[in-house]
Amino acid sequence: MLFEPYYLENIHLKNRVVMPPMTRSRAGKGDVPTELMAEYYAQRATAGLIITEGTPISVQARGYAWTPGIYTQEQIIGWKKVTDAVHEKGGKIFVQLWHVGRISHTSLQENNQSPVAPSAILADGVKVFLAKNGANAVSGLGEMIQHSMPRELTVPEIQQIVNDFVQAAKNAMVAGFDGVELHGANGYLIEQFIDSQTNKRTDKYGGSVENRLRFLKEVTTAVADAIGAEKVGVRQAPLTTLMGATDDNPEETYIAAAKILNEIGVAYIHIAEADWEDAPVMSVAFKEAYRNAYKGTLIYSGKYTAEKAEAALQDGWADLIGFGRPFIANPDLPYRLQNGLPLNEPIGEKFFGGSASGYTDYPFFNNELR
Ligand code: 8OZ
Repeated sequence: MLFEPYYLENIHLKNRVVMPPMTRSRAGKGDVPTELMAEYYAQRATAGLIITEGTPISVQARGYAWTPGIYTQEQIIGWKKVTDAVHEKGGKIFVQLWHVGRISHTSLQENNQSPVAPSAILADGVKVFLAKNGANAVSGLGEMIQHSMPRELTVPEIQQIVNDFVQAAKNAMVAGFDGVELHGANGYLIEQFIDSQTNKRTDKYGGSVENRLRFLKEVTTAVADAIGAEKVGVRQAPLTTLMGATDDNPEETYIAAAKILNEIGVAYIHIAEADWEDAPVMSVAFKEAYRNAYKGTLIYSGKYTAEKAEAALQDGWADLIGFGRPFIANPDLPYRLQNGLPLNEPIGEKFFGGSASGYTDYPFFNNELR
C-alpha cells in the first residue's frame, strides 16, 4: 500500500511516502535558495511528494533567520534550480507558503516595525531563531529570542496579505513547482486567525467559528482561483499547541475548516499530528470525521513508522503519510522502508543553519541508486 503509486488529482506520485515541510535554514543572501538546497531536495526525489520547508511570502511573513523566500526574482530563480533538479530525478514538489504572523521579531521587519497578528497577544516564552550579529547561514551562528509583541492587523492589511499569498503562488508556478501548500498549522498566521486563544477580534475575522475561518477561506479561495484548486494543499494542526496557539473546541473548528476546504476543492489537507515532543493523541473518531467532511486526499505526518503508516492506510483514514526526521537522515527513505533496511539517525544540532554537513552528506544505502 505505502509503495503503491497514487494519483493526487492530476499528478502521478510514485508512492505514498511524503517528505513533509521541514525548516532547515540554509538560504543564501537575500533569502535565495542555493545550489546546495537543490541537491538536498533532489537527493530526496524518490518521495511520492516533497513539500518544501516553510517559505515566507513577503518580508513581513518572515520569522526566522535564513529561511528561503518566494517574493523576489532572485528567490524565484533559486527555486527554479530546486524544482528542475527534483523533476530531473522524476520527483514532485510543492512549496509551503508561510506567513508567521506574530512569531517574528522587529529586527526581521521593514523599518523595525512590530510583527502583525489577528490580535495583539504575545505568546510568552515563544522564541524565534535569529542570526547572531548578522552571521550567514553557513556559519550557523544563531540565537533563540523571544518573539516581539505583535500589533493587530487592519482589514485592508488583511486583504494585502491575501494578495501576497496569491502573488507567492503565482511565483511558485513560475519557479516550476507542481503546487503549493498553505501553512495553516503550527501556530503561524493562518492558525492564529483560526484558534480561539489567539484571535480576540470583534470584527468579521473574529468571534464565531465562521469568522475565525474567514481568513483561511479567503486565502485558499484566492490562491485556488489564481493557480487551480488541484494545485493547492492546506496544512492544519488541530491539536498541537505549537507557538502558543490553541483552540477551545478543536474538533468543531477544524471539521468546519475541512468542510470549507472541501467546497473549495483543494487537492489535499495535510494534518500535522505531532508536536516536537509530546504529541497530543488524535482520536480515530476525529480522523473519520475528517473523511466525512472532506472528500480529497488526506495526508498525515507525525512520528510515523512504516508499520504505523501501513496500518493507517489499511484503516482507511489516511491516503499519504509524511515522514519528517527520517527523511532528513535518509535521502533514500522509501527504498529503505520498502526493503526493511536500517535507518541513519538524524543529527539534531545540524537541523537549522550550517553547511552540507548534516544536510546533504547522509549516506544512501546503495550508492548505485543515488
Ligand atoms: C521548526 C523551526 C522553525 C520553523 C513549523 C515552520 O513548525 C516551522 C518551523 C519548525 O511549521
